[in-house]
Amino acid sequence: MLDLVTIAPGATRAGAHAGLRALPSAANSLDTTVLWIGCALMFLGLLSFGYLRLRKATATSRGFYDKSILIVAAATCSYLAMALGVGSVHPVGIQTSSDLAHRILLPRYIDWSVTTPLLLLDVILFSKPLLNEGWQWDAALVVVFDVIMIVTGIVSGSINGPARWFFFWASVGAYAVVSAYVLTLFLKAGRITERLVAGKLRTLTGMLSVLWLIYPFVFALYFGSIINGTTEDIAYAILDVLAKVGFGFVLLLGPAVELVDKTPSVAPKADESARGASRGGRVGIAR
Ligand code: RET
Repeated sequence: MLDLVTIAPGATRAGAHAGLRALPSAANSLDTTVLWIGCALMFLGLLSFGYLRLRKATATSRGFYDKSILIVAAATCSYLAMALGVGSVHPVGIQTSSDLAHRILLPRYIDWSVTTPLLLLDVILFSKPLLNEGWQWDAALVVVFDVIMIVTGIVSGSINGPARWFFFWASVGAYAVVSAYVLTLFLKAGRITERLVAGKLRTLTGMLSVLWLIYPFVFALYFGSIINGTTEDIAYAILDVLAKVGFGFVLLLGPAVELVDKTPSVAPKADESARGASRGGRVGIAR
């Protein structure tokens, strides 16, 4: 059985199975171009958010700018690595030459494991007026489920055979938990008294819900051999740019990031929450 092996661009690998030769993992030229464009757009996002931070950030809002900068900085590095052909691996358990048709680009998943928690923290902190005193625990749980989603996704992409789909559904399960939390914020955004914050929270959680939903479909279509690696790369690049750069602009442009901290809380009081803990449903987010 072949191990998970990194293949340098253009290299071939003599398979452990007679007659199997690894396909060059180097992306074709359209693939590489897409990755370079992704890298350039992330870098432009980095410059823009850096500029916005210098111009607009205050003591209360700078955390939102910093997270946006970290997100696009991580993505710039990841797209650079992928464009250079680093960390492209074939799944284990190769039986036939068609099993070699798939590869998994590790920088992409490393990027997601850092940036998706930061994106979630952005929406959670932006929902502050809805959250009661227990919110840190909910936030930690959501981030844990998010990391489980990415890790099981990596495992799924790294195996050939039926176990792949077991891990795929495990990842979808973790995603469902994250998504349910974000949808709750979306549905409750209207209770925030400051109209600008309520509207922006609805846009951010709506954007996140729709964009994140498309990722598992791209993954399943690629590993189900319905789309090829180039189409997969194009789809992920579009999604990543919208989910990171687009999301960052929506978050940072306008006065809303300055208003979150000044907006009165509509969450249940601490003693109500304590009672609510036994009845359920009252802890964490305003009813
Ligand atoms: C995977 C594996 C298959 C199942 C699921 C997945 C979900 C991925 C998501 C990724 C989001 C990435 C973002 C990146 C950056 O901006 C890992 C594809 C559910 C939701 C938002």
